[in-house]
Amino acid sequence: MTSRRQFIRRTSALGVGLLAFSRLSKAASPTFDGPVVLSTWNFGLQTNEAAWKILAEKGRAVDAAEAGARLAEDDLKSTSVGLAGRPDREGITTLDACIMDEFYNCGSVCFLEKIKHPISVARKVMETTPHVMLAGSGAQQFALENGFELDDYVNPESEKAWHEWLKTSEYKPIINFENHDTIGIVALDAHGNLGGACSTSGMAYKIRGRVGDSPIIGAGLYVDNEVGACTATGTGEEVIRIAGSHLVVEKMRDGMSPEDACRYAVERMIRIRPEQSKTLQVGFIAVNKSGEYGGYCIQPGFQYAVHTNEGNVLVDARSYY
Ligand code: SD4
Repeated sequence: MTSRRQFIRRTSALGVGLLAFSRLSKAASPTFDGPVVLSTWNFGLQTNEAAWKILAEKGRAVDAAEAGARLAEDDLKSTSVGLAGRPDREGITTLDACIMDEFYNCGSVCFLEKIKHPISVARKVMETTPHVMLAGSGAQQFALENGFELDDYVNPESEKAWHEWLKTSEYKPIINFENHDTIGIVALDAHGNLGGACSTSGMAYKIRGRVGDSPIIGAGLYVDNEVGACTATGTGEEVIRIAGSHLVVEKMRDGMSPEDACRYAVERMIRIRPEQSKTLQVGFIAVNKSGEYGGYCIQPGFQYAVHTNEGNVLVDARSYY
C-alpha cells in the first residue's frame, strides 16, 4: 500500500533531479491528516501548485481540481491539453473534459472546439443544467451562452506536426508522449471531501468526432465521496472498455489500497486484450478518503505529481511491464 509517506522515488518540485528514497509507512490503519492532490504526468507539478493554493486555504477539492485543470488548459505550448493540443486528422483540435464533486454532481463536455477552458464549461453543465454531458456544437453554443468566448488560437507547432503526420497518415498513439498528456486531477480537501477533474485534446490525429475516456464519468474520472477518487490517462478506448476509474473506486470500496486498485484495473485490461496492451499506455491515479494514494500503469514511464503538507513531488508509477 502506498501512502503519502511511502514513495518509491521522487523529484523535487523544482526538478532538481531524481532522488531515490523510501520511508517507513505510517500507522497501519491510516487516518486522514490533511489535504492531498494528485495530477497526471510531470506537468502535474504545476497543476498541483494551482490546486494547492485552494486546498491550503481549506477550499473545496472540486475547486482545486478545476483550478489545476485551468492552468494546464492555459498553457498554449501544451500539445495534449487545451487549444494548443494536437488536432484530429482533419487538422481541427477538439476538446474533452469532465468534473465531479463530493455530492456526485458531475458535468462534462466533449468534441468541443475553440473554447479555452472546457473544464469550466463542464462545471457550468454540472451546476446549471439538468444534464451531465454536452457535445460538439451544442456544447459550444452552451459555452457562448454562458459567457465563454470563441478562441481561434492554433498552435503552430501542432499544425506543423499534423502536416508531417499527413505524409503517412498512420494512426499510432505514442506511448508517454512528451511525458505530459491528459491532465487528470483528484483531490482530498481539508474537510475530508473529494473532487476531481480531467481535461484533454484527446488522441492526436483521431478520426473526426472521436471522443475518448476523459469526458466520460466512470471512465476518465470518478469520484465517490464515501470511498475515493480516480482518474485515467492513456488510450481512452481501453479505459472506456473497462469503465476504468469507476472500477478503481469500486475496488477501493472493497478494501484495496489505491495502488492495488489501479493495478487491478490495469491487469483487467491486459487480461482481456493481451496483445493490444503490449503497445498501449494507460495510467491510473487514485486517492482514498484517508488520503492514501497510488498509481499504476501498463508501460514504464508514467509519472504523477502528489502535493501534501509535506511538499509537491513527482512519482514514478509502478508498471505492469
Ligand atoms: C484520450 N485519454 O482521449 C485520452 C488521451 C490521453 O494519454 O490521456 N493520452 O483517450
